[in-house]
Amino acid sequence: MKQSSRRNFLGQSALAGIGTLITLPSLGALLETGAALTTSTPTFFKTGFDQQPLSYAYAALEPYIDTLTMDIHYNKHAAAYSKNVKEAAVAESVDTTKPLEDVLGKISKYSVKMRNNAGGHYNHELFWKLLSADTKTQPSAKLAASIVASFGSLDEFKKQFTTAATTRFGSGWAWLIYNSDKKLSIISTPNQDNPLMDIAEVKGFPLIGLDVWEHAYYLKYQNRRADYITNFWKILNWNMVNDRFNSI
Ligand code: MN3
Repeated sequence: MKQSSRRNFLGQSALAGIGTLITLPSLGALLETGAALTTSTPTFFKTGFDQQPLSYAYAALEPYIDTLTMDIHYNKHAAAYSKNVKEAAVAESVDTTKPLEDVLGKISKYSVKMRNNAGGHYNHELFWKLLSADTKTQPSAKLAASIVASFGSLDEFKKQFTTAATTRFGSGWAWLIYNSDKKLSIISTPNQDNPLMDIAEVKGFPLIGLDVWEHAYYLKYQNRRADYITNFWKILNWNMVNDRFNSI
């Protein structure tokens, strides 16, 4: 077994361990009772505090995301969020054997350092999984139907998501979420906030998240954030989006 495969295996085993400790009611049941949506993240997608190995090479997403950006983004920016959230967890007595989602759901009770880095770590762990060198993935029939019902068409959805991502002022993220009204919504959040946080204006389970911090695209695209977003659609791993949608 290659080292990276072994690390990945161990990482998944650790998360599987988390899964055995937590029994969660279904999202539907939680929504019916008005319970916090943030506790309803399906167990399969629970996130740990350690950075997981990338499942592809830094060059895999060329020419849409360049090798150097992937290397720096993963090994410097994202790695720092993981390191810092673990530091904050020690300082604030957070049990890191439990999922990060537990912290995000009550992030208002923690420090700014926790908010920035718990968000940053979660968002990037999700983001890497949402990218793929396979440019042929598609929304499932079920997800496509829901997108059409919510936005009119897949093209209109992409247009609205692109607008949210393009117009997010400064640094932040654009999201497709399954919200507390059991509908799909497009939102954006500042900095490293995300829709699982109790302080989010609109809360929900993230299906798609797009990093629009300049560090995600500046080396290749400079000021052309719109071109980065256009290319994001080519490498979006719809299989992962479908899996997340099917899990709720
Ligand atoms: Mn980033």
